[in-house]
Amino acid sequence: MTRLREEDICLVGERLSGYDSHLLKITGSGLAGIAAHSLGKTPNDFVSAQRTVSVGVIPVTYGQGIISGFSETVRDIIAFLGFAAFVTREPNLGGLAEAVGGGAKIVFLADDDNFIALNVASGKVSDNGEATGRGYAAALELMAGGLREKKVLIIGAGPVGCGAARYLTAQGAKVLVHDCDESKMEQLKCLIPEIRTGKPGMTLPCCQFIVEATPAENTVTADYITADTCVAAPGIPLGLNRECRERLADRLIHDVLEIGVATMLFTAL
Ligand code: 2YJ
Repeated sequence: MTRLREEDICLVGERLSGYDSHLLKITGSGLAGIAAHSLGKTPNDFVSAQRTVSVGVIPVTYGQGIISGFSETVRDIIAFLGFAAFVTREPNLGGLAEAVGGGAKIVFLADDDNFIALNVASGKVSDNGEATGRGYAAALELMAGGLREKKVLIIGAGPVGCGAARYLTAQGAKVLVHDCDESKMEQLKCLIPEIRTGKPGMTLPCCQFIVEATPAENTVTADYITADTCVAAPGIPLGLNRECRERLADRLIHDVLEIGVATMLFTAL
């Protein structure tokens, strides 16, 4: 699992408005629209929650410790979506007490292995991996103008790929999953029998729509990208090199936290 670095996230907060406009241009929806779409809703469904729900982000020191700017970036994304949001002064359990005591209905917290949004009133938990996969799949669907009966290749059968596969299958897409670990593909097929799986090492089949959900670089080569290829790439580091990115131009969806955090928030509400 990739650990975010300070340099990955330091500009996210100040670029939120520009990124939102970019998403609007390439998918027809901004961050809120994509997160809402992943739940079969629209941003209007969250307007009353915007007025009433406060969100606490709790720094966590366990394991490899705090990533400078991580909690503040998560807070900025939530605030950009129109919610009151704050980072607690205390980390860990002290931060949890502080957040709930300060009126937070939802708390966000991440250690080295997990990143969750927890609704402390309802007990609902949204996991970053699942929500990120679902949010990117919804963004790809919006970009494509619908994916019913369309073939979608998901590279990576981890939690992000699983979230994407579950969403896309439910939307009627024909989902093909590739992973270098055959046992992960088998596990995913048990969870979602409708998917098809490839064989490790086999050449990726041609597919117009791709979700790149691996933590590896160079999973897709430039000769694979045609004039109509569309890629949603939640994986960090990005599995596409500069040539791939140039070929895709506005047919690539990629960020480090934004779609995942927006989708986690709307899911936990
Ligand atoms: O509070 C902090 O600053 C740190 N404890 C944040 C740690 C962030 N965690 C990660 O980047 C892990 N790789 C987990 C991410 C889960 C993604 N599905």
